[in-house]
Amino acid sequence: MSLSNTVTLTQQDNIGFIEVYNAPVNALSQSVRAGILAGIEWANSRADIDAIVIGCKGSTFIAGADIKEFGQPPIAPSLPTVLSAIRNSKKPVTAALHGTVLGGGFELALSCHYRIAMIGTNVGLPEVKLGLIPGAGGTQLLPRYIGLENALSMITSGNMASTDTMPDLVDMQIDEGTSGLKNAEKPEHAPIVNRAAISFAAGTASDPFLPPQHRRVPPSIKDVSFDEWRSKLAKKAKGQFAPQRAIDAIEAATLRPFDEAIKLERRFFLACRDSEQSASMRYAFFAEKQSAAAYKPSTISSNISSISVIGAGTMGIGIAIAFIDAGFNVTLVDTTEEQCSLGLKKIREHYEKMHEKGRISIAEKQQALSLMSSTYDYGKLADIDLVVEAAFEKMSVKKMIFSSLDAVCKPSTIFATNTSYLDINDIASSTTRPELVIGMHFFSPANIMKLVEVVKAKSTSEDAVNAVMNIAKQLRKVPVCVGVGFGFVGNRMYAAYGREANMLLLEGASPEQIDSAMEAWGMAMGPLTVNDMSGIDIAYKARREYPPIYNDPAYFRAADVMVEHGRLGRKTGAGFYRYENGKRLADPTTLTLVAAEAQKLGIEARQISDEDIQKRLVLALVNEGANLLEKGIARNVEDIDAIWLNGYGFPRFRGGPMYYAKSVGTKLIIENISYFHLSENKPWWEPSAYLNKM
Ligand code: 3H9
Repeated sequence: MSLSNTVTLTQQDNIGFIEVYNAPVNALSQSVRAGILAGIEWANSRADIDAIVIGCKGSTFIAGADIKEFGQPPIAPSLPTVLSAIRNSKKPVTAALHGTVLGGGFELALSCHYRIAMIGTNVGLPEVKLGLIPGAGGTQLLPRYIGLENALSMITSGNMASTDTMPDLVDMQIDEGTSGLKNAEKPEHAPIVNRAAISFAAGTASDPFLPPQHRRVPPSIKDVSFDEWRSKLAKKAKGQFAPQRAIDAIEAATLRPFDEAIKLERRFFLACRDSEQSASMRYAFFAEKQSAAAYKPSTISSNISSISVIGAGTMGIGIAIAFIDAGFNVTLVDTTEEQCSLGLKKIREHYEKMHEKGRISIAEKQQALSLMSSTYDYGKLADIDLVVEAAFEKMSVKKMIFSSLDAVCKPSTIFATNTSYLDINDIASSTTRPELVIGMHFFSPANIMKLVEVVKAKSTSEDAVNAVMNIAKQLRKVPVCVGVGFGFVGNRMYAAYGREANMLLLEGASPEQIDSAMEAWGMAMGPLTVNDMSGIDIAYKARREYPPIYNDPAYFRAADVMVEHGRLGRKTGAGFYRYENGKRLADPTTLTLVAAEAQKLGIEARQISDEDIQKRLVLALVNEGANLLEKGIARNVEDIDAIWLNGYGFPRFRGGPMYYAKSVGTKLIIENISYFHLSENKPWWEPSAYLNKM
């Protein structure tokens, strides 16, 4: 029987089986909520039904509320109404879980009287990642099953956990013995777990049962220090509203009866849902998916299985690990046998560490190691499908590598360069296959950072772009396609941001003041700390390869002075800061060196407020982003925001620099940028024409 567009009910003997199918992730849109509620009510009204099962078709059980519906007028029934009907059902309800059971989907599972899970099922309450808290009982029910400490950790981080490690949550686990098989060879999980849940429900149909909130004793306030959690989260999730409300809601579980506490949870949820922070984070969720979604599946990418990474430095090793993690065969290439062995040793050590930390099994470690090899002989790369070059950042070096590869690789091999700044059109000209030359700009550490800028050069074919976007998706990255220009999109904007940080130093702000102002605004790390970590000399050298288009004697002079005094950052023990035993310390020498340079340039020191620092740096980003949109180097505002969220630690609760500008109002942004243009008299502060189009 059809209960709604997305939910059906079938009767199997005395069991009512409610099945949801709302591709791709069975999100709880209105028709799903209405269908499930109708199913529960119908089954409760029937004398020939003794128990109910809720299961899903497709690759996963319900992965949460339908995020697209937030921000639109709500349509009944609400999720709390549906879950209250499940908890209060006179017939026991069993959830049949597989895939990723998230958010409202996990709350639905917690509201059932029993749970059956396929081995390897992941559960989680990721609402804080959307600026929300669980709004349908998650903060009340989860602590009753896994304890306060574990529930606080799961809910405030939004991280998933495997039901394999949660025996108190799951009444029965299903293992069809498929663990040795590759994903493509495994049978579909949904029918297996749904069948098992129906048999389980038949076996327990006549047993007495309790509503889930009464199945276990409520958590005790004595078990954790909520204030410690509050101050820990104030640091870790600085500036964020939702994690603190999640703690309040979980605390309520220890202080109030279930029916009262769940009302309080709902109030907190609605306050979060209607906040600007949640609107920004929901925008971010879709912004980072739209970029990859715009590129067609490619026939080339499905034929790519062997990768060669050129350069066994830090970046090359990170890139090699990213590919190995996704199951690709990787040949690491460097100039000597010794360099190659050193590179392989570092990769081996990485997987050994992962195994020691319990993150991968011994079999997974061995599988990863079996995928790596190395050579210093280009002749062995003839059959490689994709080359990713991560060698020294110098045009002559890159051209030499690509022309040598061109002579030996098969005609279909795609050549990707990881260059951060160099002109890929120029690199492509050193080959006979410019249509297959592309940028694949990873961020360090490449196996961890999500962002990959996929750079389309003048002659790169659509096929090659589609292939590389798809390969990056297989690495579980956030790929964003951009055009050629100094620093592409991310680093080009970072240069504008860094340029202002450097000017502020010359005007009298200290590195600590600049960094702490930006961190207080929400950036994961201040710009000068980042510069010290990545090495001040890298952008210094890039500036020499690409001289600035504007003639400004103060341009990046604070950074240049550091390099001229051998202060390259953390790696030399000093940069904008000094480092002792890995600890970052303020360094008066920096102030002296920068003040002397400012004097030479005739720049007077002045008092600068934190607010001025924040405004100037963020507006520099916004104006440069708009310039890139005007030039067509960036495709749309969402792409820029996805880049900044995933590559530069931009605060997700502000959506991204361009979303932030739109939310403040472009009129005000243009006024402020115009003010800098007039008062600073710098050509780069001229408001971008694109700002009026946003
Ligand atoms: C919540 O539940 C609140 C409740 O506590 C209270 C309510 C009262 N809604 O990521 P993928 C789309 S808050 C709508 O590429 P994967 C996604 O946009 C919610 N759409 O696949 C994409 O669309 P397209 C808590 C959604 O296999 C497509 O599905 N839940 C939703 O790499 C495939 O997505 C979450 O936060 C959704 N909830 O990963 C879960 N989820 O093809 C968020 C996905 O048009 N979702 N889509 O680009 C995820 O974490 C991942 O999508 C998931 C699958 C792990 C499920």
